[in-house]
Amino acid sequence: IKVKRVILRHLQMELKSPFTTSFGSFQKKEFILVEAMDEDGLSGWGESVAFPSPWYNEETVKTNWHMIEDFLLPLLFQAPIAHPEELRQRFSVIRKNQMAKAAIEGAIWDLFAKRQQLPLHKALGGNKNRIEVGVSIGIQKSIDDLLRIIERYVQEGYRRIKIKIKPGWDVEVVREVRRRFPDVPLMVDANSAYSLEDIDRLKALDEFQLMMIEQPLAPDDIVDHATLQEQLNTPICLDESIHSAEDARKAIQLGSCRIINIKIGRVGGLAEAKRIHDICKENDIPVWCGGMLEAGVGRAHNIAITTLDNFTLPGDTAASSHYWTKDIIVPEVTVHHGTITVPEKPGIGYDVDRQQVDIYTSYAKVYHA
Ligand code: OSB
Ligand code: MG
Repeated sequence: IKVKRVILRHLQMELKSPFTTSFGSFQKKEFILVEAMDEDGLSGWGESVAFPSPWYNEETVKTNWHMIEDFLLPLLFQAPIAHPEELRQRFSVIRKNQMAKAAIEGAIWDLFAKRQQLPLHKALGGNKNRIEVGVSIGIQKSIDDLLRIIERYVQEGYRRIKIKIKPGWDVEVVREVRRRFPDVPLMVDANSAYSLEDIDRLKALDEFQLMMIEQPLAPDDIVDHATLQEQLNTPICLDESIHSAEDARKAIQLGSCRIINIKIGRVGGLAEAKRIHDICKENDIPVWCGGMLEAGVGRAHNIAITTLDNFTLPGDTAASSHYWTKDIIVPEVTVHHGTITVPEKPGIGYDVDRQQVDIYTSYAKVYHA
């Protein structure tokens, strides 16, 4: 692959309803869309999952733009690429900035798969034509509101319900949800809102048959999580704490979790996501694909990686219509009975709707090799 040209676009999209976590609430999605073109005029697409402010991790839309423009594109243009897995090595001279790296790498994977006439999931070694998905529900104004929303998604057939928790919106809320939905596959995500001092509160969650508790403790921690996991019956799932396959290996060795949420952006790309998948598989740790409120391009990448066989738990890849009035891909991602049919067209498997992209674009810049 010889990349001739890259276009970075800054997009702004409005979520249908505000998304609230233990860190706050937002309704505007801003992100960078990457288009990489080869010498034959084929385009590959990638999406940065960094948010405008660094509440989830330290990256932002602006730091991603800077890293891509000033460091990653010069490396990308430096030499042709035989296989997208080479980028992991090539980008390794730059520390961290996983989301920036993943956005570029994702576009190159799409281009690579299109050149091979393969759907991305096949290029990655996946082996499913349908994937099971769940839905992640933010913190609501009242328990009644939450119960109504859960009711809707259960009726739509989502395979598991995830609710966000924080101190003061946890045990009582989960108790009410369980009372109303005794059998629904249920999990909670704390986005690091607790510390070991809250251990009694977290242990109180053990009585509700949760599938897992996601990222209860600090975003850089695997030591306290190991202490916590020892005292909890509910499996801990790590999200923010896992940035690489090495992190996954260490967390597994320490007993910090029994499940891992893989986000392509958080770990620096599809190749690293695959490595984490493989290490987890060797150690009987199931994985699932997390979400970052992606638009269609990022969603398509998530669907592709979920076809790997150790993605045995439903992920956060909900339907396009759960987030957006109109997505940037055609067709949009739809969910039937809690499953998404994996597209078989080459590359990400969906067409990018350029007209819609233009509508959402606030500025763009072209870079030549
Ligand atoms: O922690 O998994 C998370 C959304 C934004 C940032 C972090 C998280 C989430 C979600 C929603 O839980 C996932 C989605 O629907 O895309
Ligand atoms: Mg999470």
